Amino acid sequence: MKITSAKVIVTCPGRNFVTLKVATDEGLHGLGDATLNGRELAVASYLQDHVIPCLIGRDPCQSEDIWQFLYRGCYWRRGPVTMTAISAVDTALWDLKAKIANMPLYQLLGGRSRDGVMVYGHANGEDIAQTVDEVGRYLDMGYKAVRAQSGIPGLASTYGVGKDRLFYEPADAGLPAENVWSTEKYLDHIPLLFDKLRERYGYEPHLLHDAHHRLTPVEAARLGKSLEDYRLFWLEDPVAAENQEGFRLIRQHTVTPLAVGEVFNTIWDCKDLIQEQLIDYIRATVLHAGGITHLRRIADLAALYHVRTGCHGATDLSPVCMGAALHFDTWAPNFGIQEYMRHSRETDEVFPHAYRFRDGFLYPGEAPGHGVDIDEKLAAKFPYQRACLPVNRLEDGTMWNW
Ligand code: GCO
Ligand code: MG
Repeated sequence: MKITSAKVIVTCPGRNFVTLKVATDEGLHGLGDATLNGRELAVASYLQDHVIPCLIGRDPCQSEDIWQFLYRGCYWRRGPVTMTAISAVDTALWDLKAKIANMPLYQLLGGRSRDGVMVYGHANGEDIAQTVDEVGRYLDMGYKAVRAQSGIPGLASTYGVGKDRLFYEPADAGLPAENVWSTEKYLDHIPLLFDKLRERYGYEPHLLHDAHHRLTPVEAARLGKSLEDYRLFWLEDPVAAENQEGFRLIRQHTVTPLAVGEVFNTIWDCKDLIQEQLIDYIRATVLHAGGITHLRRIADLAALYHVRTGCHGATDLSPVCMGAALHFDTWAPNFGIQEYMRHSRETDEVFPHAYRFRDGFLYPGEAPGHGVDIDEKLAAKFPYQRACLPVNRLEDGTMWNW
């Protein structure tokens, strides 16, 4: 079997998605998600101009060798653009291979380790009262785990709080919107939110929170400590993870579980955090960390150190990524939880999929491959629209992490 063509499909059914479709001489095709929020066309160009020409004529079943060719064979390794492109190829090849085997992808990975994939939803509100109600809305839908994000008094906007309650979309402007941030205001507010949440819903639902890389280690330590009584499932991205020594300081001060890694591209980004047991959940994804081939290596390393998986699953990861992630989650012995931000109706129509939500769990379905396809005619009706993530400034104008 040979790869005869590969094409990049860019579509914007409410938000931009980049999809790689790899076809073979035997009439089968595989799909991989190649979406990098706010940098979509950079990945599309990397695929079109540099990767696809190298794929034509290769045996699609040699997914490992193709991965090594694109990673090890490339002098300029790693980085989000390159690794997203490699992920797209790898996901498409695993999809193809499972279709050739006529099996759902999780079977090729080692089979089912669990019945369903526990997911968490993203509840948000402009203030504590609204966020508490929104968490209730998710619990009513059957969710066992909910991430709670609330507006902060005195700040016009913050990460996680959108115009629409159920669909959170941060890339909402042609040029980056400028937000204003105050760590002091945030740190005073968040414990009050979780106090109210536990008061209203008790201790059974899993509650999560995303600090979105905005704190210093000592601030994160303080937040983790102040949330201990509310028993979070995890505190996500407490600090920007470039300087990973910061996690040691957080760890020395709090037993609130820590999750990090949605922006990681390779095992090298999380190797030390995992081996030193500085985190509890690794959030790397099929989409941005080298596809199924590489994410498996990360999960296997993590398993040795009691670290579980908690893959990123925001709306900017397409249903193709979600499908592949759910097969991965169904297999991974050290699976922890999967993020699930719902896609819009238009997105779901462009990407018909086999996965289904029921009572707080997602199920990947039994279709051969990862079970997600693309309706190309419909996709063509939604042309690309430039959209950027916001940036953050402190109240005095200093640039900060968004
Ligand atoms: C999450 C994330 C996202 C990111 C987004 C950036 O945990 O879901 O932090 O909301 O901000 O994916 O593209
Ligand atoms: Mg996050």
